[in-house]
Amino acid sequence: MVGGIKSLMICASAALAACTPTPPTPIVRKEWRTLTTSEKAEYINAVKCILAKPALTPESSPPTGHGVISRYDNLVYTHIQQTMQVHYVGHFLAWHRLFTATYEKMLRNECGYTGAQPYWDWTLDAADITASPVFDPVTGFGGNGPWVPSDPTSWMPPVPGRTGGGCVVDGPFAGINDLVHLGPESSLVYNPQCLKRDLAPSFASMYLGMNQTQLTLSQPDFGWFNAVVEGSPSFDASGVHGGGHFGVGGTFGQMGDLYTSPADPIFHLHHANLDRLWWSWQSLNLPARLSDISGPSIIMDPTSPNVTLAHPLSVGVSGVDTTVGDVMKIDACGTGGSMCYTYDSLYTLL
Ligand SMILES: *[C@@H]1O[C@H](CO)[C@@H](O)[C@H](O)[C@H]1NC(C)=O
Ligand SMILES: *[C@@H]1O[C@H](CO)[C@@H](O)[C@H](O)[C@H]1NC(C)=O
Ligand SMILES: [Cu+2]
Repeated sequence: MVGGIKSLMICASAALAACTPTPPTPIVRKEWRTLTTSEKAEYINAVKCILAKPALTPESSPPTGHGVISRYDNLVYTHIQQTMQVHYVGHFLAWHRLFTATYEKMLRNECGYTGAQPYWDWTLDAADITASPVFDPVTGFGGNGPWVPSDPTSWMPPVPGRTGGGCVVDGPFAGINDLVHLGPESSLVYNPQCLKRDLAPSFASMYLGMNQTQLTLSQPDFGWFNAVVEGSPSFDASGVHGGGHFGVGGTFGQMGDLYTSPADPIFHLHHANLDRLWWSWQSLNLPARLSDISGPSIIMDPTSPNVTLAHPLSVGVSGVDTTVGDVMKIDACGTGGSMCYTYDSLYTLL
């Protein structure tokens, strides 16, 4: 908006009739494994920078004793606070589109990152996620944690096929005992923890393959599309969303925790790919699907009013409050929407 006014003013004062304001060009999100080694390192360094930067919120802000220490924690806190408002609802994908775009802006504007948010195309790794380049100990995010036995007294059944559960032992986030400051679950008090993963490769291969992706992409309207992306909280009826979360986080890793999942930097690569899947689906019929939104406005309540384009979205202190309608188009760049990125490739119906 401001950029638009500024360029109009420059145009008004320019004598040339040929003066046309140039909108910003969208940045291009690429698949993690297609980045060069130095692009990967630049991204990881920007993540480390956000993890080390102080939070925007003072430690004195409520609740007393909260664990929002770093700039990175600002987003984890926002996700925890809104967990029950932004999952299993019609605006799930819209909210997470805004959330990851906010993170992308933080990396670029506050840590000098020059690329776009990379995505993890899990269909390429569904056969065996343990071999995925995203978990590379040198150029990626490190891998699994050592085996931790399931707790037989837990109310939650263990994630089927889980193989780890302890602190990640290699990669850029290993050996840091206070990388994560919030959680588990909805706890906001300062609780220093390591990054944990509990890879469940058999679970991941059930939900992250091209077959599940095609099933999702072939849905006729947004209501069905969203329902198939999210699946249900049950391990027997997960979708690609749960496939990535439980496939990586299992029972004990942050990625498997509905509240604290953004504490694992892999979160944004997974959600960028979910967003790419949504944009792929939208692109199959853009005129209709730029405004197709529906689904419950209250978590898993089919009797709650359908979400509309006017539904409000907020990422707390990290961005400006907006609406679902504002994020429907990813490459809007100030012309009818605040998203300004695109993808190097999309899924197509096979
Ligand atoms: C996709 O393939 C996997 C692995 O063979 C299988 O477990 C899963 O049930 C399949 N999903 C669909 C939707 O066909
Ligand atoms: C929401 O919209 C769907 C159609 O997209 C409709 O079937 C459903 O009844 C609506 N739900 C409510 C609560 O109005
Ligand atoms: Cu989420």
